[in-house]
Amino acid sequence: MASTANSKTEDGKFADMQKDTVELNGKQHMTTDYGIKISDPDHSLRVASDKSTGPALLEDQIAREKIMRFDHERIPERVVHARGTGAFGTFKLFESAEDVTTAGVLTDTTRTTPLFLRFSTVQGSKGSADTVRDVRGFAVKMYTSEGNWDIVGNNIPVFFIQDAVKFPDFVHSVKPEPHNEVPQGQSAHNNFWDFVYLHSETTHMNYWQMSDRAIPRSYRMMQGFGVNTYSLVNKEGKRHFVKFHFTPELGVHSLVWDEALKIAGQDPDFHRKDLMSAIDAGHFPKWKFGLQLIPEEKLDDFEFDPLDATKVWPEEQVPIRYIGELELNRNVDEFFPQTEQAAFCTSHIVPGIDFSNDPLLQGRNFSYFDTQISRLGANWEELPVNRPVCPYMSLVNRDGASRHRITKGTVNYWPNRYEANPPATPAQGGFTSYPEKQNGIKTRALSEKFKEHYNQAQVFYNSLSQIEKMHLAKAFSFELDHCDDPVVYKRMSERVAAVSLELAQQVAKNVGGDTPTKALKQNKGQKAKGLSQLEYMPKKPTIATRRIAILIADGFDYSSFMTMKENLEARGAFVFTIGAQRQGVVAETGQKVVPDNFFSGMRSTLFDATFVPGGKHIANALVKNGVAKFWITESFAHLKPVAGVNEAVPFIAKQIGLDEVKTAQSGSLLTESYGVVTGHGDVAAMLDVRNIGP
Ligand code: HDD
Repeated sequence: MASTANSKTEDGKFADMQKDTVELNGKQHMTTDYGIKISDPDHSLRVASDKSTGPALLEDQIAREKIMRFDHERIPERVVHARGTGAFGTFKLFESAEDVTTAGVLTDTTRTTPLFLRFSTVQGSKGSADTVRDVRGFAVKMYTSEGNWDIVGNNIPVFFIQDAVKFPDFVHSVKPEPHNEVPQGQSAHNNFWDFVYLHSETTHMNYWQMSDRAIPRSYRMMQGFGVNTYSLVNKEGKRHFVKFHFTPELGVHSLVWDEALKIAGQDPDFHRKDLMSAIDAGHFPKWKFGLQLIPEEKLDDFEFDPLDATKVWPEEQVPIRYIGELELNRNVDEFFPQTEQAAFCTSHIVPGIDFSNDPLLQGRNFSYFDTQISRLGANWEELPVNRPVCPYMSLVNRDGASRHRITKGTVNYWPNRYEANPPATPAQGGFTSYPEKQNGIKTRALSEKFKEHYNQAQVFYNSLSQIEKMHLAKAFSFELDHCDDPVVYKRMSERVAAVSLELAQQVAKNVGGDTPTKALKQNKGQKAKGLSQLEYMPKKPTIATRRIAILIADGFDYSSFMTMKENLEARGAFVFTIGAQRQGVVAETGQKVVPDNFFSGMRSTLFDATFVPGGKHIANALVKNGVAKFWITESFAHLKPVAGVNEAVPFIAKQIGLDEVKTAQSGSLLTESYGVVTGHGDVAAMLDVRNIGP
């Protein structure tokens, strides 16, 4: 209930939703949905005597209502992107894009536009785990003064298929298989990889999906992309094609695969809790908003077709122009009405923005509206989270199940004798489609350039760092290892040679394919900007909102514990004390600390770094505790910073078991080696080893 404590309240959408928001008031009596007060909610009405419990009565309207409402609580989950979470926020422009569009949201720098953003995974059901390997949805609904504008994007800039007609095949192949509904939250199965092999257009996206992009550390630490090509139209009527970008202030960071797998079981809600707690603590996540623009007349100037959603627009050719900032600053008050019922449509655009002939977008423009009708009913746009904040009125679109709005008046058609509800001219803000000239024959074909499927996958792979390439090789191997049909894993591992022979050989060896000897397509080693996630480190390193564990047991050194805790908290880190028991842990000097969790209640995977203060607790308890010892080993294996002082120094060194790790010798202030920071003396100075500022 306290989740909005630190949130901003000034935005118009919040005020709009207040009309339908009720406080849970402790003093208000319980009623039925039709308003009568209930005297006994715990017993059904029945015929009974002192000695026997008689049959329940159908007459009991109160029990019937309660059970019937419960029976109908569920609505169909989203057919894809079922698992997700969202938050409200704001969008502000710092530079007007009036040279390319008339859209108020992209030209008026004095505005603050309220918005809702829902993050999601694609494959799993509503109850699946957050940290699975998957594409993440990044769906933004901006409640602009001219109507809602939805950007229904992902954290990966390209897509699996080029034509929307392939979407049902693609989704069926990746979702759990039809005969046994397995697997959940994973693409590591025969049908998905069979589809990938049979559709070489998936190659580029498949490489992004096998990269660390598909296992983000946090929703707050990933990019957002509109993916499809839209149009912007300016007041002279000139059109630019556009792609939308959101770049996170915190940088792009990922888990390692072993962590992701473990967290999926240890805390399936890891990402949604991470988002909620950052917002609650007032650390509002931010993304810079940018445009890539291609003037209409330059559409044919590229070796790829800019309307093909399986291709990026290389930043060297089409730079990103950053013009605004998106911030998330308010958690929802109730998940079901505000997140589960949130519904996005790629077709929701505002004047100044238009579609393109991107064949994926055109199909999406049909699919989203359609799916909302089956999920939420015909009047889904009236729901508080979905309705616009600007005035809206249609005399014609009305009725249907669960109509909520009451429109006065005697006519429901246009034109009518009163000229009521007239259309708006363009000068009055009426939407007009870009008058694109069309000339062609009906055909089931795409332009020639859509047929090239490997170039950009090669450039993506070439642009990754060695570490990212290693992770990608492991991801391919993991996935194909989970395919048990040799037809699938053999021919797919061979196909990898269309991007990199070296990678294909490695994968074939791991998964039992036949080692390819020839590249299926020559890779000329070309690289490009903006593809490796290492390029997206935050300008100033920060530990704000990172989860840091401090391990303590009876006999710990209170002074180094407190100094580190206070210094971490002052820099905005979320500090958790993990102790031998939650009843309380007593320091060498007698102070009692009640830890947040006990050793077996948490795992190192759920933290970004660990600190062990000095003190006798090492000899007394930590060296004898398998969980504490494994905590250090596992953190190190996951490449996380581990720090310790005084008595903790040899303890940490021993768990890590690497001779090369240099630990601070007694008397030396500080040593950092392989991410392990050890020292004797100034505990606060440890935080400056890597210049991690506030
Ligand atoms: Fe989609 C949901 C993103 C292609 C059909 N999609 C959905 C969501 C996201 C995306 C983020 C979740 C929205 C939410 O949070 O409620 N989808 C994409 C992207 C695509 C894409 C970035 C490629 C550029 N989608 C795509 C195609 C089709 C669909 C080609 C159909 C032809 N998508 C749907 C859907 C969903 C959906 C079935 C399920 C729930 C919903 O729409 O509201 O209509």
